[in-house]
This record gives sequence, C-alpha cells and structure tokens, in this order.
Amino acid sequence: MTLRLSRAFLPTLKETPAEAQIASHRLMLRAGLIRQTSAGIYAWLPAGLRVLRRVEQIVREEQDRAGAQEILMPTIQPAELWRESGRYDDYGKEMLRIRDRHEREMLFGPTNEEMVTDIFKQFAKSYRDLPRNLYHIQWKFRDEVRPRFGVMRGREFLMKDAYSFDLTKEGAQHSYRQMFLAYLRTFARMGLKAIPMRADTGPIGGNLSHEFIILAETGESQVFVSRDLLERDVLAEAPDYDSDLTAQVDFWTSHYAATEEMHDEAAWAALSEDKRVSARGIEVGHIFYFGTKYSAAMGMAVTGPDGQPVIPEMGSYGIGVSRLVGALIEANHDEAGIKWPDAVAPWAAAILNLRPGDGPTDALCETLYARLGSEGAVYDDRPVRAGEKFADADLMGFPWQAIIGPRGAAAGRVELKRRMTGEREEVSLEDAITRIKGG
Ligand code: 5CA
Repeated sequence: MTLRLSRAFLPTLKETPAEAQIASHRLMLRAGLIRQTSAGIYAWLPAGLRVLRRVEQIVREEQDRAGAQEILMPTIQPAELWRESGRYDDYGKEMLRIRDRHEREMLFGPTNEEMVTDIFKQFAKSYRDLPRNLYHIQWKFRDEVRPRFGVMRGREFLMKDAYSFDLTKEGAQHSYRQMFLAYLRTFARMGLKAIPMRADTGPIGGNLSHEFIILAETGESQVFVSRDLLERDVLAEAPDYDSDLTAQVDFWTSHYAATEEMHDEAAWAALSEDKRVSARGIEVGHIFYFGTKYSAAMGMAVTGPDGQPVIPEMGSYGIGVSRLVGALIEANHDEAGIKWPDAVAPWAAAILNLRPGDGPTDALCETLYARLGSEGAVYDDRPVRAGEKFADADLMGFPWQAIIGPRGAAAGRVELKRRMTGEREEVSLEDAITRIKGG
C-alpha cells in the first residue's frame, strides 16, 4: 500500500460541512475518515478504517483477557427467534424488517440475545458446559428516529456484544464483574476515562445494569460523578479474572456516579462540594444482568450437578466500537483538528516534505519513510504549499509530525512536532525514529 499522500485516498475538506453539529462529526468528515451514504449510515475511508480497527483490537484483546471467546454471528436474523422471546413486536419501529424471496420474515439485527441463546443452547447440555462468555464484533442496525452526530448515533453501527451463561446467580454476578473490570481497562487503554454508572435497562431488560460514560461537553446525557472516580488510575491494577473481583468493583459502585434518570439529589448533596463533578457524558458501553429472561423464553436448560434441569443465568455486555471513534475525537481535538492518542492513531507519524524536488530533502524523507514503513507513517510528498501540509497534518491528527526542509536536510536534522502538546524539537534521524516508534 502506498502511503504517499500524492497517491493515497485521504481526502480532506477545507470547508466545514454544514450538517455537522459537533466537533467529532465535523472532524471525521473534514479529515476524510468517513462519508455519509444514507442518513445515519457511513462508509469508512482508509484513515477512519484504521482507527476503527485499532479500537476494535483493543476491545478484542481485553475481552479475550477476561476469558470471553470470539465468534461471529450474522447481521441478518430470522423473525422466529424474536417471536420466541416476545421482542419481535415490542422492539417496534427501531427494527429494520426484511422479507426474503420466499416471503420469510427476517430482520437486520439490532442486538443478539436471541440468536446467541439459540446457538449456545444446542451445545450446552450439562452444568459442565458452563460458564461461558461468547462475544462478537458485528454491525448492527437500529432505525433511530433521529440519527445524529455522525457515528455517535448512527443507524448502522459497529458493536462488540458479549453474552454470558452461568449456572447460578452468583456465577452470573462474577461474569458481570469480569466484564465490568474488562471495560474499565478497555477504555483506559484508549486514554479515555469511562465511569460506570447505574443505569436503566430499557428494551434489553433485567434489573442490574451499568452504563460506561466518558465526560465530554457534547455528550447526550447529564451525569453526576464523584471526583474520586475520575482520579482513579485504572491501568495500575490489572485484575486476576479468576479471583474474587468484588472488592475492585465495590470501589466503583460505592462512590457516587449517576445519569440524570438515576440521579439521587439527597445522596449527591451529602457529598462534599469539592468532590462533586456534574458534566455531560457519552455512553460508550452498557452491561446488563437479566437472569433467565431469554434462556427461559427460548427453552434453554442444562442438567445440574444433581441431575435436575437448570435454566442458565445470563448477562449481555455492549461496547459501541464505531461510536468510540467519535467519542475519542470529542475527547482529543482542538481548533485545528484531531489529536489522536498513540493507542488508536491511524499512523504514528506524517512526514512533511517542505521542498519536494530538492535532492537532500527528498532523500532524508525517503530514508525516514523507509525506516518507519507504510504502517508507521504517511509521507506528504505532494507538490503543495507547506502551509497546506501543516494544516492537513494537524487536521488528521497524527501523533507525530516529522518536518523536513532543505535547511534541516543539509544538516541531517528532522523537526519533530508532538500533536498532543504542540511541543517541537530538532533531532537527528535516529532520534526521530526512536521517538516515533516509542509512542
Ligand atoms: N445487547 C445489549 C448489550 S450487548 C445492547 O444492545 N446494549 S446497548 O443498546 O446499550 O448498546 C450497546 C452500546 O452500543 C451502547 O453503549 C452504545 O455505545 C452503542 N450504541 C447503541 N446505539 C447506538 C447507535 N445508534 N449508534 C452508535 N452506537 C450505538
């Protein structure tokens, strides 16, 4: 793949698209990450796709670490499954219903509780087949009344959804805690502070649920959080997922954090003033424990240790993978554009050649590009003004800009700019490579 900008498909826009109301939507369009194809439906262009894949990979690694196993279920589901659970009629207009050539009723899945239960019940016969946690990362469709804010509230969106099956309530609560802690790590690895908050269960059902919400001015929900939660260093403690996780989860549930719907004025007032943070938030994950709601409705049972049938206890655990790309930009941008955290950046660096055609400048750029590779860097070799290169690199948000012009090239020096902080320094070629590869 050639990542010379003169040949790449990284289409940036100078003008601000009129339809975009929030920064992340504007910047995703302007930086050439996505293009809208229908209301709430987007095509992902090369830079956007790379970020989406990196976000997905962090989600996958943390699900695997917590003991969940990846599968891939289809996007299209048969209506019968949803009749069994009783949700076919309840789900209403948000469900996109489809008829095939045999007039069979199908739908584009908005979530997969029914399908995963139907698949797993054919294999799980005995208590020895439990517990299991199965997840997939797949496109969902919800015919939202008001799709808006780009990928934040889309109609077609990429979700990670996991489903746990346990023999007992206590087992199910352990599975819930595993996902709870895996979520904290997942978002922290992306440089996001996501706070778990007790939540309403909506159409998924059940009576225990947490939303994971990051604070951002343009968030759709009003939230109330204790400062102690915001100051917690999540990555400092790596959970042993096989051990009792109660204490680690209790830290989070014993401090105040609530959305507007669940807000308790009295408990909030009891908190000292300097601990109270009220802000807007974006929901990036949502976990549910709903007992036997789906397993019972769909006739799932395993033989227990005493030979009696047991209906498995279930939970489901969602992360908005495509929404996260927007959320990451809401949390990391300035007037000039995106400031990608290293963990999710599409490329670590952009090499800006300030004088294409100048022998030493071209040579130093080519050497740096060869050493970083097309996975590590894009090379802006276009015959355009330096100002345009600076503006595009700031807009696209590469964590590093390696700026090379005739003066530096003659001395074998590279000017490095760190996009996140704006710091600049002049370094040797070797030091530039070490810095960029080191994150
Ligand atoms: N089955 C459960 C858990 S797997 C479920 O569907 N939960 S959910 O409805 O809360 O969705 C999970 C996550 O998907 C949400 O936390 C949110 O981050 C993301 N999401 C939901 N709807 C949209 C949407 N319209 N556009 C983008 N992301 C969405």
